[in-house]
Amino acid sequence: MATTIDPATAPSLDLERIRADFPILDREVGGNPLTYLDSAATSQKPIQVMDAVDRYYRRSNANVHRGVHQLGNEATDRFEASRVRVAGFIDADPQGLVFVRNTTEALNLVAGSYARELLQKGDRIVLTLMEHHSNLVPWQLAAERAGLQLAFIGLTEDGRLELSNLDELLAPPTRLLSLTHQSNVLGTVNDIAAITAEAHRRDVLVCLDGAQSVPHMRVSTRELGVDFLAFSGHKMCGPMGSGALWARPELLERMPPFLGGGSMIAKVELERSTWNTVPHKFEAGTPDVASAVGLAAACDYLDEVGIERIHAHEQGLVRHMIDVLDESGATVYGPRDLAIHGGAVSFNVADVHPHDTGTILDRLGIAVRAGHHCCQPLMRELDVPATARASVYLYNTHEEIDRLGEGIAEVRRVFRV
Ligand code: 7TS
Repeated sequence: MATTIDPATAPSLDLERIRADFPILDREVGGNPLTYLDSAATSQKPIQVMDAVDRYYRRSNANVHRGVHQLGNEATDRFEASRVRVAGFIDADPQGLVFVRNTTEALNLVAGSYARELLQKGDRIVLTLMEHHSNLVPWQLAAERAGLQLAFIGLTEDGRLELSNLDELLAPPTRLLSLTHQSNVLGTVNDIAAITAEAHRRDVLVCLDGAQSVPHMRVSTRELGVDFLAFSGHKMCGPMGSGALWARPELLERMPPFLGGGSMIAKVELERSTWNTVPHKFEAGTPDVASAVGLAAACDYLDEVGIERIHAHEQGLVRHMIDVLDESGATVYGPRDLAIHGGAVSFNVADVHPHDTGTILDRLGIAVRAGHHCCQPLMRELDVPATARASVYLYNTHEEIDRLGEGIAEVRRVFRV
């Protein structure tokens, strides 16, 4: 479950110190202090991460896995040490950790290699109605190419997964379940350990979209028992273009390559080739070494602050945010139970279009996201065209949530609602 620490009793974060690590938070927007409430889209970056990337380029930059020279060896060591560090962050075997650009690429890898190539015509993949497009479209593509079926777990009124028919959905011919750990729209945190246990009882593999969970709570592949875990480094204080897929190494062994080219091969002949060992079989071409190094530095940073304390801090912020939104008369979507609520909250202000809400808030320096959040099927399920969404991270304060409340009052004034 999501909650391990009660926010009321958890040691609080030293926000002044944390905020000093994020230079961008000193910015003004339109003459107002920046209130950044869009970390679910991407997080801001601390100097520790920027310094790690900078140091890599200043001191150790060279191509990896091919040099005989000192810099090539240093870069390779840094890259491979980053793999071990990032795998440690999710309590996983580093041999299963493939560096990719983001969650989207990770999920495309699983869909394009595992589902498209190893599943049989007529097999079924189960998804849910709260998935981001990046956990829908790759499976649609694989299903079309390989003749697979898709089925969907529905939602309850309060934005949780409707699991009453899970057993039926996991029955043959289902082979794989891919779902999000935390909804980027509703904030719902799904009980992955329990769902995975059910799936495995049926010999169904589980692919977890950890884009919104790995940055915010302790995620252990061993405790959750999942078979694949996709996540984005850029949402967890890491560089843009950093991310990873973790898969059980024995699955990576069985999966055919996703991209072909340099580094992923053992022996190349004119007509055929053999593959490198895993995970290298899935890292074709020159990798983004600096981003991997930066992502490892982000893991160090988050562990130093303490991911459990970050989670508790966010829960305090979300509790306050829901109170503020309720008081402002906004419609709040998603569960009310904080134990299953992560740091993203979607809302609408009367019938004001969320883009207008976002624009007024932006004038006050408040950055929220407005739109369908890459979840068009979920918007249809909620029967809204779009929502506004505020999302928090370790650097946000209760005062910023108060500012959001004042911003919504301004939206009401402007639109007379
Ligand atoms: N899965 C979830 C649950 C997400 O929230 C996102 C990005 C992705 C996958 C894709 O991540 P990417 O790094 O590959 O882009 N979500 C959002 C969002 O909510 N606003 O901007 C991006």
